[in-house]
Amino acid sequence: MKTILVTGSSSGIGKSTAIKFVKAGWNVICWGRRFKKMEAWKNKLPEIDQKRIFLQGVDVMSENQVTEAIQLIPEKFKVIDLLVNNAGLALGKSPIHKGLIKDWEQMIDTNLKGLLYVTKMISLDMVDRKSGQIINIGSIAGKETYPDGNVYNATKFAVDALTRAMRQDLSQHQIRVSQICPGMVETEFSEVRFHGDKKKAQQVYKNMSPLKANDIADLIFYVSNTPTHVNVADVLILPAQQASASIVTRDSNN
Ligand code: NDP
Ligand code: 8X3
Repeated sequence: MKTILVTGSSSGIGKSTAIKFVKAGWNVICWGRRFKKMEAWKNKLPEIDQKRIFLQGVDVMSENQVTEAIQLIPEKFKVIDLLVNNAGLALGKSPIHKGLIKDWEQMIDTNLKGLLYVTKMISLDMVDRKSGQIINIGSIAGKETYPDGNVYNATKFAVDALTRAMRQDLSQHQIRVSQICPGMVETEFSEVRFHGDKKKAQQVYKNMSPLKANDIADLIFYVSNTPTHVNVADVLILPAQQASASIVTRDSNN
């Protein structure tokens, strides 16, 4: 039986991914700061699935919490075959001279430093075992910048660079490293970005059909289930109505 660790699984892409994999018979370790949110969706699953889920309240910004959490993983879940570095967020959308330094620091600490802490500690064991797979959740924001995206763009460009660098370091140890880069996905992402402003968040997806978290979970599942001689290195996945980071066709435009 295989084991996956998904960071950021209290909502959105991480939650859908955790559920997809547990339904496919995997053991699933879920990390997120909001333990109760993870508990709530876990409790709705059949008991047979619940037994294969291990929840941990972990803030990936804290190197100590990441280290301690790994030490507390029970024997049954200890061999991690797949790490999905999904925890991440955008905070704010404003020109560089109006950005909030606190928001910048949290994005850098989560999307970049958090991903690094988790990757270092999990990949150590994968290197010893000479097997494993790491899928980083990048973004179209890591492929092209857009006005007011600045620091979020920078963190996702960093994920893009790290994915390539990690592949160069780890492929010799039979570890596959890939990146999935979504465009607009309707999750809690925009609500978080706009500091809880639901109305502003709804505007992002107005008159268009965004991707759903399940679309990304399906892709993660596909990438992780290719034969071991295959590495799907980098995938950009967009809603049909999104042509680039800044070009979206709204229904009312037609
Ligand atoms: P959500 O806001 O729904 O989910 C984000 C998840 O990340 C939550 O489970 C949150 O859990 C977790 N998270 C945030 N900060 C931390 C932290 N410090 N430690 C641990 N977990 C953390 O958004 P999405 O599902 O959309 O986002 C998932 C990933 O997808 C992110 O990396 C995002 O950048 C990326 N992405 C999203 C797109 C979109 O349009 N939605 C498009 C492209 C990429 P908690 O708050 O409980 O800690
Ligand atoms: C999330 C997608 O376009 O809002 O990474 O930056 S976008």
